[in-house]
Amino acid sequence: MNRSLSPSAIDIAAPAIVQHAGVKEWVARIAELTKPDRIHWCDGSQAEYDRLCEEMVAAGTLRKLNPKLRPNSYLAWSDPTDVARMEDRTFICSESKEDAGPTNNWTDPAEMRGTLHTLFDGCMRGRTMYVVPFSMGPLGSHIAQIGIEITDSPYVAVSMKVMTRMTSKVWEILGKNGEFVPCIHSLGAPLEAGQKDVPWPCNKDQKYIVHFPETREIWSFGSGYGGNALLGKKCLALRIASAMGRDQGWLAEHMLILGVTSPEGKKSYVTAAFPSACGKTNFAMLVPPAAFTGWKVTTIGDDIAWIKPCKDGQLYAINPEAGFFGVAPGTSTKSNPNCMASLKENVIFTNVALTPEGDVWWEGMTDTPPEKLLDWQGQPWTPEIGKKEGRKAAHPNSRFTVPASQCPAIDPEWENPQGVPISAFVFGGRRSNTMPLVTEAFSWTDGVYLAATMGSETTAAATGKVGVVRRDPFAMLPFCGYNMSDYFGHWLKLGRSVSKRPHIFCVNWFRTDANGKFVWPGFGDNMRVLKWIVERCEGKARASETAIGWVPDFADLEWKGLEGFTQEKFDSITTISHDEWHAELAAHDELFATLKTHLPRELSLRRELIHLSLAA
Ligand code: SAT
Ligand code: MN
Repeated sequence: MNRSLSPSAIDIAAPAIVQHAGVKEWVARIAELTKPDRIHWCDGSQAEYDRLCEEMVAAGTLRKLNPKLRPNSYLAWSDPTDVARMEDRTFICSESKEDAGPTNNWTDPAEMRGTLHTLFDGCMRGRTMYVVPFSMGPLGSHIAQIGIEITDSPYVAVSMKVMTRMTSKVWEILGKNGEFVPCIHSLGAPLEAGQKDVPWPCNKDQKYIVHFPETREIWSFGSGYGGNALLGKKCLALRIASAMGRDQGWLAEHMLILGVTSPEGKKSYVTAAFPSACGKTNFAMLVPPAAFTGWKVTTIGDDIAWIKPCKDGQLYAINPEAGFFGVAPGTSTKSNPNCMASLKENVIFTNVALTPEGDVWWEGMTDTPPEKLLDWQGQPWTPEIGKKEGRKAAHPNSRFTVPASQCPAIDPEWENPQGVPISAFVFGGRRSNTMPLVTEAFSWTDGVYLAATMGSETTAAATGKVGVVRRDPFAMLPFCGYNMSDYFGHWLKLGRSVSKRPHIFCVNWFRTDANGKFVWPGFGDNMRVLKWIVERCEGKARASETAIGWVPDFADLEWKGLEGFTQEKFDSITTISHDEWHAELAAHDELFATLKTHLPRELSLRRELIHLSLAA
């Protein structure tokens, strides 16, 4: 191929269905800058998906799994340096530094534009530029948003088909001048003439995930993995959308959404926020214990919720996504049977291990690992090697990408463009001590305090140290596209604007005993807590008052089917230790000291009140 072709020599002509002059002009401008060999306007069809997957199999990016064991499914192994979100390479470039706030990396937008211009100049050479039209949220929903991602990664293009509503219908909704969020992504790995491609191209030296909240733009360079590259997810649906929500009076949250139906047929909807890789997918697909006859849990979303106040005074939520990008390790027919059933076919797996039969495996999928595997780097792996070298077969942040519609527990309302009315907000972190199993905030403001001061032990979902407690307000620390204190203020204001406020709860499934073992069985047994939560919202369940909120006594939870769980065990995960809570309040003080400039006064006052109640 002739590399001296000027970009104007490539065919940038849009299909006739694209009537939006702004889109065409933007695509032409980005093509001129990035200089791809060709442009493909995606239509989101199954035929296009199949063709791109076949091309990636031929290129070595994907491996087709055994169609008898896992029909229409693929496995990708990434570059070992490109395995998770990179928070230190994520930037919020608002005009003023203060608007990004102390918890975000900020760079002056003009300076960042200069950097990006240099990085993106010629970065798609030798590659195809895919133009991906997508809707976050049901097509045409008043809560939905349109995005267009330009990417030079076919893996990203096919993943976007699973994770979003990627379809030519988006062009019809956009018409001649509709609004869209421009998302530009490049692997940052141009191919020179004659250069052989690698299975997982990326840029080992330079990575940038950049957001311009005022102009609602996203630019991502150098990584092909997950939230770094599938720009509809964390970048649009959380960072950009949170800024939209601030300006327009709604919320973009890192929350699952589930439906709970009681034996009497009463249905409530609950959202829950946990940091990445803390079990949101498992909670969203919870199967109640056998003893909970007549109780049913249905799934609406597992990662993100967009929530809007409605005229009836309630908050309504939609799941802006169309698929699950979930953590594989730990997922099994025991821990999450609905998820395992969702993964039967049409899945893209990334960084899990390959069995000799051509199927996948990861730690925790079965009690005994297969005798022999290829690990996520394609290296031979046996249980002995695993034990001896401590090497995992699947990367701890390995993932599956699967259409949400394949979940057997999917809620019939999951695509309702109006959303579903929310009864409870649940917040939770991974804490081996301090935080009790469940607490209900006394009020909206107290709930905002609990969520704002949430801490969690870090996981493999982001690069960096694993297992250290860090404050992760609302599980939004890496995802809030503006000043975190303003975000607290936005929550307080929104609560005042609705008449039927959801109740706010805090949970912790992760308290450990003296041997470091989890005390609470978790998974399906979380239903015991969920039942108490929905019954509290209905004014039915009872609770006791503590310094931090309402908590159930042992007798207030349903124990049928878990008779071995004694009052003593219950006490060990529900006690509010004064020593631990004084240390906890000191950590809150540290957080508030960082956030002090815009911190709502209500929160500092609440902190004082907890301090006084603890002393009492
Ligand atoms: O950001 S990702 O989508 O890659 C995963 C996560 O952190 O939840
Ligand atoms: Mn997440």
